Order: sequence, then structure tokens, then C-alpha cells
Amino acid sequence: MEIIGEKINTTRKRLEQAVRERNAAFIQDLARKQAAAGADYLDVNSGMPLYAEQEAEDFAWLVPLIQDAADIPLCIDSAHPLVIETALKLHKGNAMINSINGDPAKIESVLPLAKEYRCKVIALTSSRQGGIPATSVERIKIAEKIAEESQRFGFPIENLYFDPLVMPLSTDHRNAVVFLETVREIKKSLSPARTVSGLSNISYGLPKRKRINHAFLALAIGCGMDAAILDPTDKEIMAMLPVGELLAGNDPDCTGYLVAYREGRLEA
Ligand code: THG
Repeated sequence: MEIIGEKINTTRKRLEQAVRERNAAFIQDLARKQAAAGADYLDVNSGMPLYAEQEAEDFAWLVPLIQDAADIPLCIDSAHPLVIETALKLHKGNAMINSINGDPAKIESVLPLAKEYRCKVIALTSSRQGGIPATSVERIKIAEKIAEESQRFGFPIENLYFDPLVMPLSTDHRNAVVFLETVREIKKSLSPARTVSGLSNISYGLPKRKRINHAFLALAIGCGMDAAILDPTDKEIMAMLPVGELLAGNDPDCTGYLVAYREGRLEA
């Protein structure tokens, strides 16, 4: 499983403050810690949806700063194609873009950039008019449309990471089931496209959220999820990864699990 570190995100108050104050040391420390803990990508979000110019300035500062501290690619988390382009121009190596969705205008502005800069792209199974559909069938229809469009643009389908979008169990007790069905079906019918998700939405509004997030991660791995946006410095959740791969039948001779044990990665 590929790990996208979630901590450089201005929805977190302390991080928002660090970006506004241009506190380089704080952000570089978070970058180093997440990379050392096993992140493959670092999500970078400075979301100020009403001020794209400010967001572009933030990314022009953040991208070189973070890549100086951690030698891994970034996951550029922005709603604005101009912000994404600003970030990609400064990025070393092959970035991930977070995200497109079924909106044709989004697809047309972002996929050519992604192709030019050889990026991976997270594609949400939502649309501009309909938001997030209630059923897996509707979400898969959007994924199929995005896969067709990427073919039309000559964008490699194995570089698409579909995010079926987790909704809280507290609003509908079947939200995890719908999500897991969508992952399974995308892996089956749109292979070699990949799947990705954040974890924390699933437990929104319930107590002991981490218990739910951890079990959800194991179930998602069982359905073939390829990547997750999470906190890699959380040892408990990182310990769940080798267990999930083992239970999902992805770990011949239990080698990965035993190596994780010997390296102390199963300890909390
Ligand atoms: N899919 C995609 N992108 C995403 C998400 C997703 N980006 C945003 C989000 N979901 C994943 N990122 C985060 C970043 C930070 C936190 C959670 C998810 C986080 N949450 C603390 C909490 O929930 O308690 C906030 C407290 C804090 O640390 O300040 O940290 O699903 N494509």
C-alpha cells in the first residue's frame, strides 16, 4: 500500500498558523517526520478556496521548502488548476495531483497538465451537479467516464487513483459498505486503475474514532485499496498495514508481516 502523509493541511489549526507565519522550520519538521515514518507522498493543502492567488503564493513557498526537507514526491491538494500548475512547475520528480472529479472543466484543465508533468491523479467519484452519489453503481459510472476521458487525453489509466469518497457512518450505517463495494468494483472493472482514500471521515461524529479508522483501513485493504491518506507518524495505524496485507492474501510466506515484526513496526 502507498502512504500519503496527511499532516501538511491548513484545515489543521497549527499548520494553518505555520503557513501564514511562513514558519519554515515547523513545516520542514513535519515533512521529515512523515517521510521517516514511511510516507511515499506528502499531501500539501493550503486551501483558501476564495483566494486562489494567495494559495498559489503559498504553494510556491511550500513546494521547494518541503522537498528540501524530504526527498519524496508531493500530493498537490488544491481545487484550482492554476495553483496546481504553479506547484508542478516547482516540483522535482513525479507528483500526485489531488484531485479531479467528473466535472468536464476540471478534467480538461488538469489532465493535460498531469500528462505533461507525468503525474499521478486522484479522481473523486463525484460530479459537479450531483455531488457524491448515494450508490456504488452511480459512483462507478462517474469513474468509468473519467477513465474514458483519460484515454481520450492519452493519460495512462494506471496513473489514475479513484477515490470513492468515504461518508460518515453516523449519517448512514451503510456508508462503509457502499465505499468498500465501490473499491472492489473499480479494481475489478477498471484495472489497472488504482484506488485511494482518506480514513478519518468514516468515523466523523462517533467516539473512539481511531478504533473505527483502523478497522476500516484493514477492510479497505481487503477490498484492494492501493493507497491511503493518513498520519504516518501514528504508530497504531501504521502497524495495521502489514496486518491488513497479510489478511488480504497479499503477503506470500508472511514475509512482509515478519519483517515488520523484526523491525518493531507492529509495536504501538
Ligand atoms: N480524499 C482526498 N483528499 C483528502 C481527503 C480524502 N484530503 C483531505 C482529507 N481527506 C485527508 N487529510 C486529512 C488531513 C488532516 C486530518 C485529517 C485528514 C486531521 N484531522 C484531525 C482530526 O480529524 O481530528 C484534525 C486535528 C488536527 O490535527 O489539527 O489531522 O478523503 N482525495
